[in-house]
Amino acid sequence: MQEQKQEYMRRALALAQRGAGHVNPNPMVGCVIVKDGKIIGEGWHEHIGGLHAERNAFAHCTEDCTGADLYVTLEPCCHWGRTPPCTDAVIEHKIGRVFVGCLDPNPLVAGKGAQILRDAGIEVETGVCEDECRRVNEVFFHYITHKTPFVTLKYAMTLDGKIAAHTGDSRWVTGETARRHVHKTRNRLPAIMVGIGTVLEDDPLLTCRIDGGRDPIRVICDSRARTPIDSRIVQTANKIPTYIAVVDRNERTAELERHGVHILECKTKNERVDLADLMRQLGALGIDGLLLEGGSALAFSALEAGVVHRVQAYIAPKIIGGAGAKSPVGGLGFDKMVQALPLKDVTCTPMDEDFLIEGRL
Ligand code: AOF
Ligand code: ZN
Repeated sequence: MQEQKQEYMRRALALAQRGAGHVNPNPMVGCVIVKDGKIIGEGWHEHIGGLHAERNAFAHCTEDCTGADLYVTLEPCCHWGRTPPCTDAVIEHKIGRVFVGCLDPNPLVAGKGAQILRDAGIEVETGVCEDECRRVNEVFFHYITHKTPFVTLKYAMTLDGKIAAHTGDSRWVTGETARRHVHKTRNRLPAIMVGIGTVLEDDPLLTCRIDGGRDPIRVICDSRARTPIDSRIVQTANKIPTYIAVVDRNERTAELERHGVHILECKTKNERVDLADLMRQLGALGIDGLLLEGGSALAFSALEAGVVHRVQAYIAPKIIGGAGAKSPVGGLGFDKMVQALPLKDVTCTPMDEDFLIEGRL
């Protein structure tokens, strides 16, 4: 029975992930309804504002679900949000047992959903594949409690720790598979951020280049508003939402605004944008996840400010050398090895010729 339960929950988890990139700042949720050992309904939260996973599963039921088992990756909600409470639907459809992946940390739910179902006489078991269910929604879990984006620092480097040759050439550090994986992440997270140095050096577009992909909101950390008007980012700001974080407004920020850029005026820390303040402002805009793609100065500032939650390092097993060749994390750096930031829950995933090493801070 334990294995069966896990199998249905893993199916629900696979369904949940179909919502990736479409549901932010909501969680990805999947649901499977089982009767007499057969799946009779499946659903997932497809897009923000749309039906929740449970209601989609009921809508697709092929049989009467009286007495059936319902598997859902996240505790059913019990509040009126953009949609009515899922607990009402579960009770109305006379479900017999509910298996929950993990409790919903949203203070409006947080165990109350499970309790309402139990009070209605429904058997509820929580914690089925709990770790997997929590991991899939690490962005939501962070955002719902902190109201700031979950930040992933991403970079690609050679085995000797360089992100480019001493000439600045960086096309390409990693192979196609690793690069495609980055675009999948850009599709999943609602926003992407780089520093002004990267804009001046690379003139990037920061779009998502996979079929059916969604471009992330672009954020540039640019204390003194030096982003050139003729940069590709400003030139496309009317089509793709673009925010530039500065420390004060002036003629340059006004000119950027005339080109469709949104200006975020932030508090100052060491004469630069206070990243903690920027994260609060992005959170208030509903941005729940952010991919930090460089450069090296911003990467260190963000790590030092404690606003980074996950690191994704793509490593190409090749050596470029060069004392002047840049590494992914710059700034002043910490003085002692004991100050180095250790990663937790580290995984290493081969990606054709490259490796992705990632972990949480
Ligand atoms: C569920 N099933 O599929 C999802 C849930 O504004 P709403 O109505 O979309 O509600 C959003 C909140 O509902 C969200 O913060 C989270 O607590 C919960 N999401 N709950 O029962 C679902 N997506
Ligand atoms: Zn719900």
